[in-house]
Amino acid sequence: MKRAFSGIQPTNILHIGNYLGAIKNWVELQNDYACIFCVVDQHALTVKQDPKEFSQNILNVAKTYLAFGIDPNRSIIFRQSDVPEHTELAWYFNTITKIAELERMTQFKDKAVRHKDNINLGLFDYPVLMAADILLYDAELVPVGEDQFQHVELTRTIAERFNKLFGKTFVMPEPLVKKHGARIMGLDDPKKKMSKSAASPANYISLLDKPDVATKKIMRAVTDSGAEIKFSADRPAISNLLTIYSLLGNLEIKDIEKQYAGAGYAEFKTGLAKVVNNFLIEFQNKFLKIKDEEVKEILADGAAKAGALARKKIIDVRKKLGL
Ligand code: ATP
Ligand code: LTN
Repeated sequence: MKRAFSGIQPTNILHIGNYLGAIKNWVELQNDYACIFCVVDQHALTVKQDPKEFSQNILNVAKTYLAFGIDPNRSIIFRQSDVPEHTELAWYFNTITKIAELERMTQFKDKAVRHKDNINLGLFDYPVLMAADILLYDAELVPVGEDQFQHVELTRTIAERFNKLFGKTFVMPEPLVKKHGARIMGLDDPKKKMSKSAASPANYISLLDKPDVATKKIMRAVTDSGAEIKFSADRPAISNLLTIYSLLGNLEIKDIEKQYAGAGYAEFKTGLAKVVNNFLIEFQNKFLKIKDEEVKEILADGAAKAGALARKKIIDVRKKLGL
């Protein structure tokens, strides 16, 4: 079976963008791929974390995977810091990655602006560690949101370069970025992507938002000029809300447009809030039932399985390098 790999940073509680851009697709992939899903805690350290909250966020990301239907009997779920081969491989890749290549990464440029007081080396080197995550497991498919496309491209560059320099070692991974949902925009600013670490919680709908909180955020979401409920490239706000409605409600956009023909934003947003809240309630019921101890066991089991694969690969890499 071909392998797929993906990961999410435990920087906060996840939001509906993380679900629609990533996890939703992972659940389906489990039928056709041997999947590995990682909680990339070492990546998250590139921005400041409160150690106590961080430990809980790590468990919460794993719980989120489970609540959405990632099945630990079919897929490996583990924590990046439990498998030290990731950082070892990242170091080897550091020696063949060019500074100019990292300087082009838009995520680095964005985060450097947002975290002006903490532009650390880890933030700059972040894509190299991500390349190590993927290549360590010979993953052929990397299901991610659109913002990660550039990082997967760099991963391919690194794989190709290593193979050329030291002989065929790594499999060439392909990104899987879906046409719909790969870039959910912020509710307070539809020109920027929804982000866990946005300055204001009005930007995102957290998966743990209570229904009344989610409703408020939707009713206050920015809208475009013109009152029509119609998807169009020059109307990013309503198009974003329609995308969310369609994906969470399992409806075609054109059917939603028909349903709200002649209606105003308030009526549309009330309908959207209903769909979002049904989704949140179903998720939260499952999430809250999962105990910390249960997740810890699943992560330990996942670390053993991922670790065995990683150790085998790193032995080959060291040999190729002459170490
Ligand atoms: P942060 O704000 O801490 O950087 P984030 O919200 O961007 O976090 P990540 O952990 O970087 O989330 O991303 C996890 C996965 O979710 C990735 O596959 C990413 O592409 C996807 N993703 C993140 N934001 C969105 C979004 N707004 N729309 C669709 N997919 C997204
Ligand atoms: N950079 C990704 C998280 C990530 C990842 C990975 C995704 C780290 N390692 C490997 C896919 C494969 C992000 O979402 N910010």
